Amino acid sequence: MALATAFLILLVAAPAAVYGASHTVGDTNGWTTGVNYTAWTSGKTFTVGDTLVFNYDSSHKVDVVNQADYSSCSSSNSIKSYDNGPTTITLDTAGSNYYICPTPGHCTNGMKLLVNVVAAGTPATPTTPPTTSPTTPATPPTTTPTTPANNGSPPPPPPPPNGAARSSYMNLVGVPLVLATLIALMG
Ligand SMILES: [Cu+2]
Repeated sequence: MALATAFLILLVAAPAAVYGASHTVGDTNGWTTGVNYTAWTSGKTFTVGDTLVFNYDSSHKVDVVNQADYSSCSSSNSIKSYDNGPTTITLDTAGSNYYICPTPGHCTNGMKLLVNVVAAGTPATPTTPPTTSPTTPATPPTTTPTTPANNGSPPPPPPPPNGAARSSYMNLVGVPLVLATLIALMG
């Protein structure tokens, strides 16, 4: 069971890892001053499991900061700090992620990046509710048909119908045959 479960988890989790996109910050400009990173993020979708690749030289760093420090270009409370690029950061949580360069003057010159990350499991969430919904409606219908079926059972005695059907068949075929024979004899 444990193995099977693990395998299922792998099957479900693998796509996110396999298809996680790699985003090179600033494209060919890399992580430097004079680049509009708001424009760079525009139109891009960042999903949990994607990676950001910061390409920069020793005059820059990458600090992960909170929203307030992003706004004020403060690196004194940095959550994480990277130097010695290139640096690859995996986006492992949905929500807003803030990055700045702590080198004096660089953040205020535009070296600040806000990335809004969306959950990768979005499709999986809707899948669960639908499964539950169909189950609920399915139960009542099953019960309802059963009741009418019982009511209908007495009159039609399905088993006899087979015999009856044969009788009908005989009537349908036999009567005309008899009539035809009679007509032929009379004719
Ligand atoms: Cu810098």
